[in-house]
Amino acid sequence: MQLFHSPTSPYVRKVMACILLRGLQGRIELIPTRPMENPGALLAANPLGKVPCLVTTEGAAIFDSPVICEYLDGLGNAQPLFPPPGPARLASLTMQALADGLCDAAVARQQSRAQQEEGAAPAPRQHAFQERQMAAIRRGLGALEAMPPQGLADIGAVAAACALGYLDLRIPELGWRATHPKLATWLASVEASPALSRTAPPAG
Ligand SMILES: N[C@@H](CCC(=O)N[C@@H](CS)C(=O)NCC(=O)O)C(=O)O
Repeated sequence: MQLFHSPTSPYVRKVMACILLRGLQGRIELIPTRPMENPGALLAANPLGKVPCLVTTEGAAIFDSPVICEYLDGLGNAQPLFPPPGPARLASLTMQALADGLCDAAVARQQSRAQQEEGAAPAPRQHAFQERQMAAIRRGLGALEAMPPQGLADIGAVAAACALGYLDLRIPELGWRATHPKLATWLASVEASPALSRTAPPAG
């Protein structure tokens, strides 16, 4: 299998963490990819031009990250990261959606800041957009703090860890640990695991 990969993408990190948790690393070839440069191989596999995108040994292209993670959950013999249908599955998928949404807001804010630096759009409009993303991030962190993940045994927890790591990478000034002590304690308890320590993004 081939995985279109970027080391700073939190969605790619989530997929890589699933690969490690499921012991599939020997079966995946990583394709270093800069999605913003529109490489032809990526566009041929994923019309949206985004990473991650997985191409199976049968040649099927799979995206986006939640779908890739669920596909990987059917491979190998490790304990599933996706609970069976029922309340636990809904809770896990909802936490994944919340964590991915934190990443979406942080990515959008990052892109808006880059455009602002290039003078591509009026600063007040960019500021309002960035503040909207920050408000979503603050609310999302509050929701995670109210019901923090436990361990690293389901896709919701994996996604939450990757999202918090992305906030550390892109918005360190947020200082979320000081205001979200349960999340901070939880992340400290799992971040040394190989699935997280080996997938950590390169420093800023
Ligand atoms: N919902 C997607 C989001 C993927 C995504 O936004 N990836 C970013 C990298 S962090 C990307 O490839 N961006 C390229 C673009 O926006 O054109 C997923 O979960 O895989």
